[in-house]
Amino acid sequence: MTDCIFCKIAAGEIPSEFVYEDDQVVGFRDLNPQAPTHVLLIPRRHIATLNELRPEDEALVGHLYTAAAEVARREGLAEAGYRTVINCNADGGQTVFHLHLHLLGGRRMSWPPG
Ligand code: DGP
Repeated sequence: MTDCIFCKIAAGEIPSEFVYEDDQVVGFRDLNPQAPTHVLLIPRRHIATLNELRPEDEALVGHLYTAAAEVARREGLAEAGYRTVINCNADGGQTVFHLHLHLLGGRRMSWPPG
């Protein structure tokens, strides 16, 4: 999508350092980190929200989580733990409408979330 900031990041049109990259998914650090490690994993293909997922996207979403676990290992978070979050629409706190998985770690998370 031409006016989507995350599409532009995935396409390399906005220079960004990828902490993870493959043919389906890229990962980069959040502009406004909420934890010592805060990485966003996104599909290269534009999907606006979780609501737009189709059955044929199931492997892609599974792959997003596999990529998150790989980044968590690389960042040294796996043993201590970390949190993954996908926000959906206004009540979920979504502000960028290109599906993204937050990987947060490096501090103890609280529950319930705010
Ligand atoms: P959400 O609220 O779940 O839609 O999360 C969007 C996140 O994206 C938010 O934590 C800030 C981050 N973000 C927004 N614009 C940019 C950007 O241009 N670059 C990077 N690296 N992160 C961004």
